[in-house]
Amino acid sequence: MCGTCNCDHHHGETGPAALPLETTGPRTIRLEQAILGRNDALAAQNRAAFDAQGLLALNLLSSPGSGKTTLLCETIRALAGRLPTAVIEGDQETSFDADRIRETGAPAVQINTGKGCHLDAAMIADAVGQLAPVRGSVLFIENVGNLVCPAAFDLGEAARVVVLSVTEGDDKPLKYPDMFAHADLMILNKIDLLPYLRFDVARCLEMARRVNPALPCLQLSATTGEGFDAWLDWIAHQYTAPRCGAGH
Ligand SMILES: Nc1nc2c(ncn2[C@@H]2O[C@H](COP(=O)(O)OP(=O)(O)OP(=O)(O)O)[C@@H](O)[C@H]2O)c(=O)[nH]1
Ligand SMILES: [Mg+2]
Repeated sequence: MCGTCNCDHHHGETGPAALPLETTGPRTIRLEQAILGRNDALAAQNRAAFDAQGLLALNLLSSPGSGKTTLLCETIRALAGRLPTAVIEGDQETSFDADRIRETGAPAVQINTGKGCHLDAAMIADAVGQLAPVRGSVLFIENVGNLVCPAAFDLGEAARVVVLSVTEGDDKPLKYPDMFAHADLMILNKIDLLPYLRFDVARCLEMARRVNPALPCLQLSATTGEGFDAWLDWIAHQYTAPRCGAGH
């Protein structure tokens, strides 16, 4: 997480320099635990508020460019007239993604994290207040593109969806195990590109299941629509399933 990589400060010219790993010690670890503990408490509050408003909150996580916004735009179009949707977008800079979502007709709030590399529960509480989603909405949260730090931060979501695209390589689940270990669904996106790549789907799925044996995986293409029905069915199932309120 960020306390370890200190990535909130890496790029700041006037910010504190990143600590070399060998100088981190018990004090750093206590600080990390305090940050995560505070986040978990706020995430529990978010979860209770989502349940009270009948919101299904889904946290989408992936490396940059795997297709999260494309997937969300197509999903919102497919759900139009069936389920209300709303989106919280997380990026370091720009409102490009929120603009893309609004073009579909769904309400969206953009969070810019600046130097930060993940969303946290406090940011979500603030954004939901601005967004004021319709009761019973599916609330999609697109996290900052990053396969590392966002895994450590519970946002109060009902489920985590990790998106991996076939252009990234089939070994990612083992290289970034935390992200896959804490996911409730894996989407393998951009399968339309498989004929042009060396990507072993079976090897990828085997690696994902090594870190998370129960992880379901859907293969789809957000641009051609192949495999999309199973994703919409998964959302519908989550929507109707009783939410246990458990964290990750
Ligand atoms: N061929 C193909 N391209 C796709 C697919 N899904 C997304 N793309 C393309 O991948 C690129 C990145 O897509 P985005 O939706 O912006 O990815 P993202 O995960 O939201 O990116 P960040 O928000 O920057 O992390 C765009 O050029 C999309 O058109 C797909 O299923 N197949
Ligand atoms: Mg995006």
